[in-house]
Amino acid sequence: MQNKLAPSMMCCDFVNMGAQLRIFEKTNIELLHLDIMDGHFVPNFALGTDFCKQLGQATRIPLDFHFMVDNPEQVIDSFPIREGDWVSIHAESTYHLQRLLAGIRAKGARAMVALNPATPICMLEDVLDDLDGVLIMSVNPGFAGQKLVPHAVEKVSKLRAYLDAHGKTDVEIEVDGNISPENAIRMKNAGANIFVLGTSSIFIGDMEQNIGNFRARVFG
Ligand code: S6P
Ligand code: MG
Repeated sequence: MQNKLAPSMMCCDFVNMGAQLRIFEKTNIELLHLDIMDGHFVPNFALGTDFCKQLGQATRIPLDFHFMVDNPEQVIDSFPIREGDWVSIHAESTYHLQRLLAGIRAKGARAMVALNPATPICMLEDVLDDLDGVLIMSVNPGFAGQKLVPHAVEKVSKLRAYLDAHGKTDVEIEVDGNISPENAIRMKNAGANIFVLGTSSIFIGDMEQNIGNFRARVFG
């Protein structure tokens, strides 16, 4: 399974977005992670439709939408989801998870379910056929710069075993929250292959150098 890096765009310097986008293109970043927050599902607001539309027009790097909103079915169609993009819906946020996942795939995008630290893996049981990936939150969502919930590493190991046991060996695992190089190595060994990069890894100091160092340390 291909390893993918997904910088969290809410951690960007918005005044210098163009320069940062060029670094992501130059360093062959695989996905751009977009945190959508509504102030209800999580106690914070982030990235809106206009920003996402402009970003989608400015780059061909696939977008990785992470919806942290109540009732995502009410807003998802306002976002510029393209063929080949990835879209995560929190299992805790909707009564109609299967319908949403099927709708995402109908757009030619990859459908993922996101799980908060307290949400068990068994929530995936009846949507296993509708999934391309699972996003494991390694912090409680809402803010950058938090500390990893230690249980998340074991949860990724359990999830990989669970997916494989159900014949879903091609379902990918994304990890989000305090993914420093050290934590990424632990998560990779546990079975994750998509890594959200934030303040713990690339956004402090020289971003281009940080991305190179992260790849070298985590993937050898
Ligand atoms: C948090 C959000 C994340 C953060 C990311 C920041 O609710 O979903 O995507 O932006 O975790 O990374 P870090 O390294 O500061 O935790
Ligand atoms: Mg996120």
